[in-house]
Amino acid sequence: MSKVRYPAKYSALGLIKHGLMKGDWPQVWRHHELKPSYDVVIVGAGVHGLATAYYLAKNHGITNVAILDKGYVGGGGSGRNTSIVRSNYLTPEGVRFYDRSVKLYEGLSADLNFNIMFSQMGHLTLAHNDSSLRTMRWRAEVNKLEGIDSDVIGPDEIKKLVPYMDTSENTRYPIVGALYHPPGGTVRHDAVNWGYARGADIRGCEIHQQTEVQSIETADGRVVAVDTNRGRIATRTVVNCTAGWASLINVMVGLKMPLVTHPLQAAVTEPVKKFLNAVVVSGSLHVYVSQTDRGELVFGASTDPYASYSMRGSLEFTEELAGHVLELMPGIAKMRLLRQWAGLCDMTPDFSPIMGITPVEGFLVDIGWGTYGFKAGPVSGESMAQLIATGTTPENIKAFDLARFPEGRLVGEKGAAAVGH
Ligand code: PYC
Repeated sequence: MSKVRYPAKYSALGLIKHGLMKGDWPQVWRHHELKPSYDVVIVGAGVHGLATAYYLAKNHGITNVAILDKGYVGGGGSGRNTSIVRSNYLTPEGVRFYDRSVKLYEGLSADLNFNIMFSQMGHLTLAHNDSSLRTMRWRAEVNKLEGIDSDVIGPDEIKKLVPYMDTSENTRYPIVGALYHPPGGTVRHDAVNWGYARGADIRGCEIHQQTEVQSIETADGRVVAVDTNRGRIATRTVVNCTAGWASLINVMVGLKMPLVTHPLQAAVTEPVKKFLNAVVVSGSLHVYVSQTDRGELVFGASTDPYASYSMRGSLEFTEELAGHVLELMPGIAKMRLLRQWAGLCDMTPDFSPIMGITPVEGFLVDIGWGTYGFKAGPVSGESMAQLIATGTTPENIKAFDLARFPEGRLVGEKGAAAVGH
């Protein structure tokens, strides 16, 4: 495992000194000309691609790596999500996998020497009827068997955790219980992207923004090169780490996978004094909400009900969101929404990702993240790096292989989705 010393300019003293002086801030990652070849080409400079590069360099000493993005670092799903981290999934495979991510997030500020502001404020998934309470109990049991801190609690305990929530019985959607998961919380998503980018850059990996993959060359069933708007790169390993564009990259090597792309919208309010001390999710009301350290409320909903590449917000979303949030917390009726946006989610039939090797030698995928991608960034990067470096699929991602679809081994996680879809 390689250790690097971050330059003095990144120390607390260095940053204060720089803040007091005139002059440009140091660039966090460098710009490079494209080299004619790399050992590994990663498509997508979001948290998955950056983390894969970071762990390739840190854990395996592989640094001749290019991370390509047609836009900018963290400009896709990694900068558009609502930054919720949790491991209270439904299947043992899912729970173990996301738990590793929570553990990596817990140590990430120290590991990256970059404050990612991981706030483990606790995570509540509300149940409004007996059938969702049954799913919460099921999840709690699977979680506990895997050593995860999760349990079903009743309305009185919910009220203690979130006093602003309407837990009375005479509401339209009474709250009958919740799955409470204390280790869950939120991170600052930009900080995670920038921290991994800096960590990968400092170890010698190259980040190439505004570098669009136009085609991927294969010969005798294996990857040999990537053609971009900035030139051709010879390589024997390409990793598809995109979200939203995963199908389009797959088609470049002639692969079609069971993915459908849907927009997912989110919105943020004006900042107010901190009052919400947990992430609150209601699958039945299609809403999740948390409060940032700056005081804004961040909301999200289910994916838009049609396949699309649109990243625009819609009035329908805002109206439905406002109605549903006010069912839960009528006291915030006067808060104003500031912004709304959308990201793209590649949905698989079982709501689990597709990770690992493909029928095209040298073409690997870390895709199909649906609405779970950001929280899985660290563990995905660690696992994909191990696969690339050793040629052996790590145990924790074996269940997410592409072959599970034709072989009927689905890993059903729909019941653990934050909201109904
Ligand atoms: O799975 O926690 C989640 C989530 C929140 C927002 C979208 N997905």
